[in-house]
Amino acid sequence: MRMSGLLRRRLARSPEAPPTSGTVGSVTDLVRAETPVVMGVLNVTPDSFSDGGRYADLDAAVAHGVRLRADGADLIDVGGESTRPGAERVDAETETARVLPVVRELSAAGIVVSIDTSRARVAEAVLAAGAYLVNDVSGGLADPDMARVVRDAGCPWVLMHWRGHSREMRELATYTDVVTEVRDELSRRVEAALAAGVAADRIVVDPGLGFAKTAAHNWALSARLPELVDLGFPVLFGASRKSYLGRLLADAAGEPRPTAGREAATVATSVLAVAAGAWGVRVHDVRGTADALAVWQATGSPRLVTATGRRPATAPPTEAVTRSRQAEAATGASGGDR
Ligand code: PMM
Repeated sequence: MRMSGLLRRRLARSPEAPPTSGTVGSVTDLVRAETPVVMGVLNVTPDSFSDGGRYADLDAAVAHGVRLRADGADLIDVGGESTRPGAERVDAETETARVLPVVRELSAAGIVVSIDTSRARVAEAVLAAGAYLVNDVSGGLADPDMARVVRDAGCPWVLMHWRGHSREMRELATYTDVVTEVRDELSRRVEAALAAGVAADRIVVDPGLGFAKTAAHNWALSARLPELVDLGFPVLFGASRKSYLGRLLADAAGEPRPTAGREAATVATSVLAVAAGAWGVRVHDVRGTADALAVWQATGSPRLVTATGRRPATAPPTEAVTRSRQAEAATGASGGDR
């Protein structure tokens, strides 16, 4: 991918200042940030479920990253491989070729970048080009070399809950108690990372909404998020535009709301997650979420959790949630829901 002279000049004229002030304090303490961290999504893929194909061109990708930063993102999460349910994998060369120039340009402009990859080779190349954090949707399971790369780089590592690649994730969405099982499986990933020499203060965990999860699983993880917060590691929450929100907002004919109409629901779930103790949220439309979080902070950052980190009994599901659960049961549409 090549970048036009115009965009290069624009970046050179007004480089994005690294976040030495504002929400995160400094780049090095992002993981320990006390105010919610907003991660803006930038997929440079032809086939991601929400923004696939839009930022395949370097100029468009970099311009979007700059926009997300201006909208309030603390870091930009660049991904070069779609992880939507059923997606085929791309090879490491293709993935690297997609993300590397974008990460290089954004980092050079002083923007904090995370790399959404489960491949050690890709992570290594992109860290060398200036990326700050590795967002690994496989929690270190997909590539046994990832722990070494992260340990050697000393970078933060998001360990997302994962049970298998996109092709097979639908069949893997079986749980007796999804929250307990996700928590236990995440604990094992954390233990493996620590055993490999990754520092505890570099680890972030993520429930992996939509990854081998039905809509009901996603709602349970949202409702009982404090149980994941209790693990003692920062929790990243990624509900943005996922199809369980579309299903919640289905029209009278049961047709799920398209991705473009899921922003308000994304903002609501993101704020609720932060209020339940999440460290950060991963979203496509940064402005709405950043604004809503500013309101949350201005009202004193009210928490949903009790002193023990557990929430009181949950309220009965609303009619819309019940309807979406019934539709899910009736259509059999379930595993790997986004
Ligand atoms: N979701 C997607 C991709 N990467 N990373 C983390 N840590 N958490 C997520 O929930 C997550 C992720 C899928 O969404 P996309 O295709 O819009 O990027």
